Amino acid sequence: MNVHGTFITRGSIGKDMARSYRIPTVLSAEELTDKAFHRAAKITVNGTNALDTKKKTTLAKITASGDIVKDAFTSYVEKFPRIDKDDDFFPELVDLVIGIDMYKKSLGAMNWAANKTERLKTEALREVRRSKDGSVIDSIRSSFYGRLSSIIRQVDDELLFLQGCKTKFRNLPAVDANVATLVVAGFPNVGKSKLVSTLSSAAPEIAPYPFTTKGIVIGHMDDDWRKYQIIDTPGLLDRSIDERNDIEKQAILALRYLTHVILFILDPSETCGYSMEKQEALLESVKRGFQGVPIIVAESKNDILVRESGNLNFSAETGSNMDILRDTIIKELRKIRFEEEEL
Ligand SMILES: Nc1nc2c(ncn2[C@@H]2O[C@H](COP(=O)(O)OP(=O)(O)O)[C@@H](O)[C@H]2O)c(=O)[nH]1
Ligand SMILES: [Mg+2]
Repeated sequence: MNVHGTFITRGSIGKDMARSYRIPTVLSAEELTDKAFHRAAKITVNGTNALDTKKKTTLAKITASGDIVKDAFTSYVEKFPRIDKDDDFFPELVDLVIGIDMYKKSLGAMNWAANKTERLKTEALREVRRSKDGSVIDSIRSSFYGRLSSIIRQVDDELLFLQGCKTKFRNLPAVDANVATLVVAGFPNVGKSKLVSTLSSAAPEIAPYPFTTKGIVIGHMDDDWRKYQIIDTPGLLDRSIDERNDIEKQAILALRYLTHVILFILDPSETCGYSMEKQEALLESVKRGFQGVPIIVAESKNDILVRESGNLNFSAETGSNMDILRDTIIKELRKIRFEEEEL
């Protein structure tokens, strides 16, 4: 059991993300049509006479073009990440990033097109084999080509959509789902970035995150044999959740699934430009949005001002109380257990 009271079931995010990096390049309708016909055009097979040559060549052309198209559709169906019912994170994130209905519809269309192509090909091959007339064979081929390109054209929108998904999947958070993760929250200028870089064992990396232009900042902390992630989310948790539009709320929802522990920073010096009253209100809003997630509250810039509050105070600038803050964080993160560790 983890601190949320249940097993953490987000281990599959990592797998899904890894899978997403192997998503094949999706061709547009035009590219796929060109590829199939270009390959077919190069094929000639010698037969025993003119009719036999035509027949064998046509069979080979139909097989090649049909297979290229069918294999493309099939590989899209197989290689795009599946929406897994057991995974409470992935469907929500897919919906947030690309829209789950269109995603399912597009993969369904690929499946339809693959089957339809295969049937059409089998039919055309049978007709060619039966035929004894060169001009009939030519017309079977050209009608097959016409139908094949019509199938491809019919799923043009879905191909374009999946093409776009590939890019979007790549931009999903590069957060390691199997590492206990601290997310830092608080108003702008309270000292989040400074703290993350101070706690991080190496320079934090910036990773893209849906609906943020700045991305998220990922730092790493080491504790004996364990590693932790420490994440700064510019623009996400630095304003009241209640003031957010739907898309921002969804971005925060997605973030919720990546967060094991929150470190909320208050700046009592108010040099950040926000009153303590506003800062406390933001803290309440984060508490409401992240129910069940432990929140450590700490007060920054103790070199400027310390107030009586019972919260830990520190200064990332002077290093004051940084060891205590670090220990407090690690103590919370150590409580996070992953399924594989339970075995
Ligand atoms: N005096 C003082 N200034 C600090 C401290 N930590 C951060 N700052 C300053 O506060 C400003 C905002 O810090 P930053 O880390 O960018 O805040 P963020 O917007 O929350 O990421 C910068 O000018 C920092 O140099 C501190 O412990 N003491
Ligand atoms: Mg910052």
